[in-house]
Amino acid sequence: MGQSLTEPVAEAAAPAELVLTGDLARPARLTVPDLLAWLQHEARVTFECATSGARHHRFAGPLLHDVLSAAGPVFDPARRKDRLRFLIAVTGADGHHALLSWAEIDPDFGRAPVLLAAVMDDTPLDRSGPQLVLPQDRCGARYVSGINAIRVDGGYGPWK
Ligand SMILES: Nc1nc2c(c(=O)[nH]1)N[C@H]1C(S)=C(S)[C@@H](COP(=O)(O)O)O[C@H]1N2
Ligand SMILES: [Mo]
Repeated sequence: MGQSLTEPVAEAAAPAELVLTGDLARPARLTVPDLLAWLQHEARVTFECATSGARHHRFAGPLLHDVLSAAGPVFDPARRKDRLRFLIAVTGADGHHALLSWAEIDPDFGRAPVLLAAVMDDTPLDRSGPQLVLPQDRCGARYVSGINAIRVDGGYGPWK
């Protein structure tokens, strides 16, 4: 017998969750709907993939810097030098992984307008999870999709 039309369809899959961990005063778990509540920035980007050539996408979401700053990285915000030893490790659910330095996205240093995108080409990324968007990258490899963890780590140096 076929499935009854009156039965509810399978429950919608839970939205993907992203954990913010590491040297943070306020570690957090965030979903794509959570990210949509932040001030949204839009980026139209072109990047090159080594295997599939030029790609074009339109992304929207908060600045990575805004989201991570709210999680309270344990540096002294008034001391610029204190931020220079922090790294940001971004991991996708498939294990794809990229490192950024804090200074790269810091408005006092590299000022890269990196997004934690919640929407790609008008489609919310609820199921797969957010995507890292680096409008200044020529290559697509750091556009980590399906992000499930971001670790902020201030343990880098000085080495003795
Ligand atoms: N999670 C995850 N994100 C990833 C990758 C991957 O293997 N896993 N590949 C990267 C590479 S090499 C490229 S070029 C872009 C491709 O993005 P697109 O196929 O959505 O245009 O995704 C990037 N993000
Ligand atoms: Mo790629």
